[in-house]
Amino acid sequence: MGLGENLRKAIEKLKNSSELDKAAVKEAVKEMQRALISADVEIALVLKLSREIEEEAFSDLPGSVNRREFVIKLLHDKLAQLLGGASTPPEKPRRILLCGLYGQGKTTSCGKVAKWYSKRGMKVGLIAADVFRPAAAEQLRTVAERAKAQFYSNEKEKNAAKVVAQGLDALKDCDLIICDSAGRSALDGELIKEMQMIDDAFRAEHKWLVIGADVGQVAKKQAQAFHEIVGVNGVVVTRMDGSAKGGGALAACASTGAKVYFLGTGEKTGDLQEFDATRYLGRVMGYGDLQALLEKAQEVTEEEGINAEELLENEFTLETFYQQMKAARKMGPLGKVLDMMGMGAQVPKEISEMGEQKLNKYGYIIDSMTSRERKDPDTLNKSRIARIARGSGTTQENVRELLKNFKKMKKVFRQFSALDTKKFEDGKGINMQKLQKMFTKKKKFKLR
Ligand SMILES: Nc1nc2c(ncn2[C@@H]2O[C@H](COP(=O)(O)OP(=O)(O)O)[C@@H](O)[C@H]2O)c(=O)[nH]1
Ligand SMILES: [Mg+2]
Repeated sequence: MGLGENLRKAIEKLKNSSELDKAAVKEAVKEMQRALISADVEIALVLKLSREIEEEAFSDLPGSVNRREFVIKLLHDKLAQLLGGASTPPEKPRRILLCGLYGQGKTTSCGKVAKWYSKRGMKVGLIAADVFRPAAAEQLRTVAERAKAQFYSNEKEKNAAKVVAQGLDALKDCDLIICDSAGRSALDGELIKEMQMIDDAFRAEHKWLVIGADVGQVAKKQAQAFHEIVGVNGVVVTRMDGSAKGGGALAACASTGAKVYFLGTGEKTGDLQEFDATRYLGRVMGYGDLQALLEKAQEVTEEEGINAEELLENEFTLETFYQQMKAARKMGPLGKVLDMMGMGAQVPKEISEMGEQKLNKYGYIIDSMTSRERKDPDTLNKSRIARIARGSGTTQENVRELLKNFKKMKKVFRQFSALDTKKFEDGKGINMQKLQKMFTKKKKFKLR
């Protein structure tokens, strides 16, 4: 899909060329240009990047790396820089104002950001300051309920600044207050006036622009315009799940100096990812964003008491299978979680799209097994299967199906856990660069 696959082609060119001379680098740069331009990255930026890579590709080699490694890393680093470098969302923000044009995902993002910070122990409140659209407050109320956040609205009040002042008072025992604002289809005089009023009343230190990935390089104009009005200092790029232009939007934001803190990757409250260009590249270039997965898995662990690292454990038993399926469901659709690990395509549909009911059934079946059967399902003969079906209130068909699916998953996980991830850890967790190197060496692990 889009940017990732095409960038991957550029890297492949570098990996496969027998001699890494100027011509080979040029070839790879061309491939990269194609990828970036079709993701709607501004041409001037693409040309600048290409020039830099071609100029620096043959400078002195540092330490023990070879030319090929050096150029791949150069390409990676330059691309990461183009897309915004490293960034971390503020740790304990007190107030966040979300602004942006109509339909970009402000209201949805209010809920996502609220959930993200409440998972980090903050009490969050939302203010509905979109007084322009009649149904806006109701939409935010639903969003707040889903995110389990406090909520303030006053549908009778048509002055947004007054609603904000009332909201600040009503929600004063919250640690973080997020203000949803109105959008228009264009940044006209009305919207500017209203944004300034809200800004004056809300006095937030964090003012984030919400922008849909589908606007591509136009993001630059929007970011600049909103920056002039309220002083935007962060960005949330939504709809990364459905647009081929995400790369363009990211590069455009980066070129204005605005930090992209989060990506929206779906319509649900949990579909939010911290954005860090290096990790993002690791993922789109096909190495699987292990770090993102572990982070998300960590959150589930805290809620559910499941050992996230088991995902990567060598011994994959029926019990881990069931626990992983349960945990994965909490993290979002299993298919998506596996995608982050770079193994989505290898998992059969009937598993990645398994419904709640079936999973529960599997739970009963596994509960009816002895611990030895769970560890070693090969001991399950006909009479044992009959006993388990009776004990779990299911059918023998169900039991066999579970065993079949378990075997399929075991195969997938075995490939994945052939990697000893401990080797790739540095102080801060898994070191993506080391891991990527490993992937490139291990031909048998299929790159996606
Ligand atoms: N697929 C997808 N849809 C999103 C995302 N964020 C928002 N949306 C959808 O975009 C539409 C507009 O969102 P909304 O929050 O109402 O935009 P607002 O007008 O800026 O407040 C809604 O249909 C949302 O469900 C996202 O990250 N992915
Ligand atoms: Mg809205």
